[in-house]
Amino acid sequence: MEDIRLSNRSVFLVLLASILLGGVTYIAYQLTIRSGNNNPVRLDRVEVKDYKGKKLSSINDFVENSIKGPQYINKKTYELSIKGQVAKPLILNYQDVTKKYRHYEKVVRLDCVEGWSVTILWEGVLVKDMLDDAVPKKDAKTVIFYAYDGYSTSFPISYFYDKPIIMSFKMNKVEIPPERGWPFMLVAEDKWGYKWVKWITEIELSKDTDYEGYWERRGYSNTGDRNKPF
Ligand SMILES: Nc1nc2c(c(=O)[nH]1)N[C@H]1C(S)=C(S)[C@@H](COP(=O)(O)O)O[C@H]1N2
Ligand SMILES: [Mo]
Repeated sequence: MEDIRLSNRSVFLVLLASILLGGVTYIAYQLTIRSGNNNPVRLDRVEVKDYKGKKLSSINDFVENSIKGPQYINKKTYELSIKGQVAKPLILNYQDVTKKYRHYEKVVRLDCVEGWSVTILWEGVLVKDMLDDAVPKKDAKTVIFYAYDGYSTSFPISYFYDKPIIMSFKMNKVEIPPERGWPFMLVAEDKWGYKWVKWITEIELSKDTDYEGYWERRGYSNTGDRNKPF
């Protein structure tokens, strides 16, 4: 009898010790994730830090200076429309875009005109593959991207057929967080940062070769080539 009572007590003690240890671990964990900078995007525990020997920047290294701040799009109702000078206008949801087209990965550097840069491993789909699906008409000359915050920017259609330009949904293997452009950010290789439109909601094919986006209307170069002044 005496033996059984003793072992009951040890079971109780072990349980109590586990609960205390769990509690202490939880508090320590909370303190760890709350320390550090005030950037709301803290994904350093999951994003990859280098790729094929190249050191990558972190998602936290972007300088947030969007025209209206971060945008939080409803993931359930989000739709991307491809419209304008196309034979087959398309409306795609997040899964349509990410499941339907082949995925491509590449490391590309974004340079903002303000003087900072980030090198990120991007994953996305070719813009060309989506445009092909919508069947551009002969007089489609310009591709205009519109975003949830009212931002826009544009490119000659040839940009997407001359180079494998992707629209990304992952940065450093992590789904793009709302603060960085969920669902999609254009990886506008060789163009200044203001051409890398985030929170994309519409892609319009247009006849208008003089279209100017948000920063372009405010005096920035329309080609936005990184090897030229902005
Ligand atoms: N929709 C949208 N996309 C945008 C912008 C913006 O204000 N709105 N800013 C652009 C600029 S100027 C840069 S440098 C890049 C990266 O900006 P971020 O660091 O603020 O994310 O996003 C570009 N895409
Ligand atoms: Mo920028």
